[in-house]
Amino acid sequence: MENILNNLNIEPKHSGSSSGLNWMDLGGELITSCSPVDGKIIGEVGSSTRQQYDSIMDCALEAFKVWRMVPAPKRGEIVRQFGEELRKNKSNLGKLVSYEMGKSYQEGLGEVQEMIDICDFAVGLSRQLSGITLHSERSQHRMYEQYHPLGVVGIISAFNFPVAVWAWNAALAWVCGDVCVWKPSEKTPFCAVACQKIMANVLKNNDLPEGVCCLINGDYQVGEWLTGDGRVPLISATGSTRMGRIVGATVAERFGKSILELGGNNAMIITPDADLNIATVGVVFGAVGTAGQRCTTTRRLIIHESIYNTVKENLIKAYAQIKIGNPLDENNHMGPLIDQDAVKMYLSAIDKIKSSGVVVVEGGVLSGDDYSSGCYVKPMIAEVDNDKEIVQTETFAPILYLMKYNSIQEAIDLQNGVPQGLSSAIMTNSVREAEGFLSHAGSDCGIANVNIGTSGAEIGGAFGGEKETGGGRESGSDAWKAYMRRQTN
Ligand code: UN1
Repeated sequence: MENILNNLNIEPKHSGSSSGLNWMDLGGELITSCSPVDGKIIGEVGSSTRQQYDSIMDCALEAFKVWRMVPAPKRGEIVRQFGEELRKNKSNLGKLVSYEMGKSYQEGLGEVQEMIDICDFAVGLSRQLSGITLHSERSQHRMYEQYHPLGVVGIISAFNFPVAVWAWNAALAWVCGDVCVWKPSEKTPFCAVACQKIMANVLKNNDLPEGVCCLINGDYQVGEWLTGDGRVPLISATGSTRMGRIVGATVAERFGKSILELGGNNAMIITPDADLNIATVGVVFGAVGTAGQRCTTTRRLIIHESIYNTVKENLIKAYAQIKIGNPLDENNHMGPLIDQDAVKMYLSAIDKIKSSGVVVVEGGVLSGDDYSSGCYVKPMIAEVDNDKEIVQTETFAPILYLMKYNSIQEAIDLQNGVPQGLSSAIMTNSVREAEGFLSHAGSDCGIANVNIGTSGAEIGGAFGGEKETGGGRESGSDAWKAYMRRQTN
């Protein structure tokens, strides 16, 4: 791992510096990053004190004055250069993501590819930040809408997508003329340091202020400073619904804007005429990928009663073939959970499942040399009714609940019958069922898929969900509008 840090120009005792400040020298507490892969310490990163937070905010505010004067297509050019650097650093960054977060190397590379893709998208967008022109009721006047930069955008990101989701926000914010202050998860600080360094270099080579891309490492306290800060007009936060409730209220209290991308409880409906091969692959990728730690993970399967036993048998067979182990070894399908706390939550969910349902594929924590970090668990399947509290709650682990349906309406009601509303899928060859699922009376989620699983975002579309998922939209389509202020002229 030291090699990778070296290649990315990071020292294992990293100051976490941003905008010329060295946090270690300034005495902030240290965050130790431990890999869930083998339990080894990756290094230490300095966390920010309030004083440092304020000086970084000053840097960001100063940088905004410069950055907003750079024409949008030229800002796009800077984002293009950032994308080029990501291409060069793809394998190193992908490995760091895999080692610090625990997802498979392929998924780590996938994250970096998503960053590259959003950069490409943002470059094109930088020439298309358009507003509409309207006829005015006043004689000899015209009326039109312009979108102006907002200022400092605060980005709070989660451990499970330590680089991609930040980039979804940052790349758009930058072409929109905003500067970013990033508070990453304290569980994956080195991924953040690596990204900030890459962009800092691009900015330096173009004689632009480093404050365009600020990083503040720290715990929830830093998050509180950021969300309560009137100098930050927009907070984009990814994480649990519990966290989002606090962030949303704090930002609303000061009339700030927020983009919230919170918990999911995603279901897949499998209908009688579904292609069961496609369905099985979709389920396994959706439920087991990233060890069940995506907000888009498939957590519930709603299966027609006529094929219920077949689907169940297929899954039992497929789960028996899943190889769990070091995610950097490409023979393995599933890596560890992020840390011991996640393992505790997984185990407590299993207790609740056992008291309210029937286990189909047993879970449990793995032990032995290959699993020395203590974070490796088995993917589990259980039959539990939709209305049970454990099914209504998002558990960030590879646990899949099976349930039966009889009529398609019943299936849609089950699918919608949870507080969250991020992603959903139907497996069917029936046009009527597919269109029904996609209609206004169908899935109530921000994302509704036909014949693909619930996870795996495409950056060209707007990403986000309804209800307790928070209502925010990030990434493609016209999500950029949230990063700007609209003015009617
Ligand atoms: C995906 O499924 O490809 O936390 C993206 C998450 C989301 C990103 C999911 N913010 O899982």
